[in-house]
This record gives sequence, C-alpha cells and structure tokens, in this order.
Amino acid sequence: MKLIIAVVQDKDRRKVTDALLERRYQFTVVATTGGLLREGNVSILIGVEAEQVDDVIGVIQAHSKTREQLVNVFPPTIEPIGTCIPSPVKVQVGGATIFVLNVERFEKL
Ligand code: 2BA
Repeated sequence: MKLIIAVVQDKDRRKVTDALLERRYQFTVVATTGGLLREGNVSILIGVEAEQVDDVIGVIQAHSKTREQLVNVFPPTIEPIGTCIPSPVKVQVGGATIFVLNVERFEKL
C-alpha cells in the first residue's frame, strides 16, 4: 500500500477532491500553509494500492493549475526599521507537489 500526499492550491481543492470522489478514492484533506508564500493550501492524504498511484497522480494533474504569484522578498541588508522596502518577485506555484510513501501497516479499527 502507498500513501500519496498531494499539496494543492486552495483554489483547486474542490475540483481535485470532486474528481477523486468520482473515482471512489478515499482521502483526508488537511488545511496547510505554504512555507514561502504563507498562504493557505491543502494537503490531501490518499491511501491506495500501488497500482493505483499513477491513476491518482493523473487525476490530480488534470485538475490542478499552475499559477504565477507575487511574493515580497526583503533585501538582506540591515536597514533601520521602517526603511526596508520589499521587492515583489514572481514565483510559479503548482499544479501540485506530490509525495508517494510506502505504508508499512494499515489498520481500520
Ligand atoms: P510555498 O512554500 O508557499 O511555495 C510557493 C512557491 O514558491 C513554490 O511552488 C515554488 O515555486 C516557490 N518556492 C518555494 N520555496 C522555494 C525555494 N526555497 N526556492 C525557490 N522557490 C521556492 P511549488 O513548488 O508549486 O510548491 C507549492 C507548495 O507545495 C509550497 O508552497 C509548499 O507548501 C509545498 N511544497 C513544495 N515543495 C515542498 C517540499 N519539498 N516539502 C514540503 N512542501 C513542499
């Protein structure tokens, strides 16, 4: 058995989870926050058999979009407080960041 962890943008959550439900996958959605953007995203935990992993990744890929976002980067120089001007930098986010882990043991009690 495998555990897929998919970090998806909040805007794509509905489309991705609807598509997974349609294909009868079981999953848990956890509200998470991106380390760089510090914006809400979701991490979807999906427990599946090994042969289903590629299908799940295909479903996620089909329903998550790549977007550009601006992030404020503060210059590394030491400025007096209040004089430091952040410069916005464009980063590309998504479609999805996916981890596939081996599950040692799975129980439903
Ligand atoms: P964030 O950390 O908010 O990152 C948003 C986007 O900023 C990333 O998009 C990437 O394009 C850029 N970025 C983040 N950290 C960077 C760095 N150290 N150097 C250069 N660019 C950087 P994605 O790669 O699509 O990632 C989307 C979200 O997936 C991330 O949101 C984070 O929540 C998660 N993620 C991505 N890689 C991860 C990893 N290795 N471990 C855990 N979570 C990860």
